[in-house]
Amino acid sequence: MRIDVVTLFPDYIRYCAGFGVVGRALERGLLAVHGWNPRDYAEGNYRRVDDRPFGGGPGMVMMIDPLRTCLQAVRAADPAPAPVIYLSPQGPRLTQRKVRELAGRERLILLCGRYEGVDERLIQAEVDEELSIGDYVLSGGEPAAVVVIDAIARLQEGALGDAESAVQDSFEDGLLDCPHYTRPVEHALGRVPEVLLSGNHAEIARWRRMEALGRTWLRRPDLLDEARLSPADRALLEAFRRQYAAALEEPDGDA
Ligand code: 9WO
Repeated sequence: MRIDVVTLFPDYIRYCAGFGVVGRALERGLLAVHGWNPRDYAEGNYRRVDDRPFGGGPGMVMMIDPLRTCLQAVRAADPAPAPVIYLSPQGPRLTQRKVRELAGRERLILLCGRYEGVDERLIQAEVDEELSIGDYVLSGGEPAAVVVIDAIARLQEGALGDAESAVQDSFEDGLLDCPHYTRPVEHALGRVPEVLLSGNHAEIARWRRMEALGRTWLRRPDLLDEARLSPADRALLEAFRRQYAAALEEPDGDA
């Protein structure tokens, strides 16, 4: 897969894509990330990419032409069709479902705004989709582009090591993750739940599923409405609720 990022700070994208799973995906050739600077396509001695907003007010707006010329160069660099995604708080929220969809594409162009944003006419003419990573304002789209790249990279076939698995992840089935423990078994902060030490893989799987369902119910009940629960899942959640209610009655336990 190839991802092109149009940004005034291509070094920021390159730097962030250099570590961990994303860095490895690039090294293994599973993913290519290219940064493009609209300033390189701007005219004149000053290579201006921004100008004052019509109607007045503070800040600057990114001009149409440097972005448009830059996007033309990006498209010309590869024949595969490439939808343009503008990272902005005005877009629909990124979800794991959307990440899976994007990860299956051959090519993407991510457009990062700075200042107060991009001239609306450029967005209407050149942008296929807007995406938000959450309801907050950043100083630019770059951190959001890095989030999108990270989430996509780890879904590329061969990006995760044997120890990691995208299948068991939080959200892959619409539920939150279960808790995790490692050595030591006994610690001043508490003991590892007995079931995880039992070696009974069926019991362990049952416990993890129950914890995932229970945490989702406690922390993100909105996700449970969307998750398609099997009758077995509903029974596990019911068991969790009973344990939870019992623990509230008996507040000396560590549950
Ligand atoms: C500024 C602003 C101020 C008050 C109310 C709403 C506002 N929106 C913006 C805004 O979009 N500023 C920008 C900075 C212009 C485009 C790039 N910037 C940006 C992208 N900030 N935050 C994002 C972003 C992108 C994806 N997901 C979350 C946030």
